[in-house]
Amino acid sequence: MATSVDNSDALDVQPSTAVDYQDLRSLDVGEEGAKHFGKGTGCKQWGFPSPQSSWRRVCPTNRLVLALIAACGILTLSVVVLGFQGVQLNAEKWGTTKALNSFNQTVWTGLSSLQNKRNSTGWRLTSLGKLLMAHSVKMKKANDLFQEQLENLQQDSRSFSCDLVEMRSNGTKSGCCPKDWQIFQESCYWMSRSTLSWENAKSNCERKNAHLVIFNSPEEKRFINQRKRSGYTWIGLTDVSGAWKWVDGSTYTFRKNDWVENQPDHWYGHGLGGGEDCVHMYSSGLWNDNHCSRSFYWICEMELKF
Ligand code: MBG
Ligand code: CA
Repeated sequence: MATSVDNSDALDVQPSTAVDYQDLRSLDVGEEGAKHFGKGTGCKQWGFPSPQSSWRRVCPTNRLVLALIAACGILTLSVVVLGFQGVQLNAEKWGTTKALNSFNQTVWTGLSSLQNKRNSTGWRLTSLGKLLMAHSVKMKKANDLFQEQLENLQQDSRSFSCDLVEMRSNGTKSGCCPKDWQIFQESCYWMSRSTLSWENAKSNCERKNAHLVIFNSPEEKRFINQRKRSGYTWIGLTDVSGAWKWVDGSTYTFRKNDWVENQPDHWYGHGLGGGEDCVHMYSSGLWNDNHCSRSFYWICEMELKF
């Protein structure tokens, strides 16, 4: 075959190279080898090691140096790689920090905006609450006034109808108050224009088939307070027996709100003898105990007859 190559021909072409190779192989063993490759501890001579065992033939000290050089190389390479990675990481860290800062800023702005909105909403709610409260107070006042005027109208209407009956029949109709008496619910009231002691006022009412006024409800108190004269006015309450009682013998349940501050005090400082056992109203409608001999206005009450 034209493609086959004869080895002997090849050796023939380069005889000197083959001889050299043989010579080098013969140097592998024996004293000659030691001469070339530094066998023993000297290790000063350098030769040309065979390709197969060159590393083994390098003297250990040199091997150590080579290993150290290689290690240094690897270390340097590692340092370079790690440095490069460090730079990359730093860049990433810087980017992340920047992103985080930006995110923080966004969150902070959002929170501030929310806080502002909350404050503003809270403020508006408070204002609305105040407005609502003011309106509700106004509504309540208007309602009270309306109720009061309605009651007045009802009383006036009843009085008018009673007056009409009295004029026509010349007598008192059942369910009507006598002339000059004011009607409220189931009672008639008469207000004095002069003043008397508590005992004399009591007797005056009894002579009219009535009694000093007794309060049974807040509505009744309100009605009387709106119509009574200004000035001290006796009512039908006394503790002359030792306990607070109405003139019809019923017990008065103490309510601090009925009284002027620090009253009743059974004051003895007046020098009239004894303390204070009879109750009168101030112009405000609040009560005080006073010496029964004092001369005040009074109010009689009579239950309606049907
Ligand atoms: C008076 C009362 C009297 C007595 C006195 C005591 C200023 O009011 O009318 O009853 O309580 O105070 O200081
Ligand atoms: Ca008093």
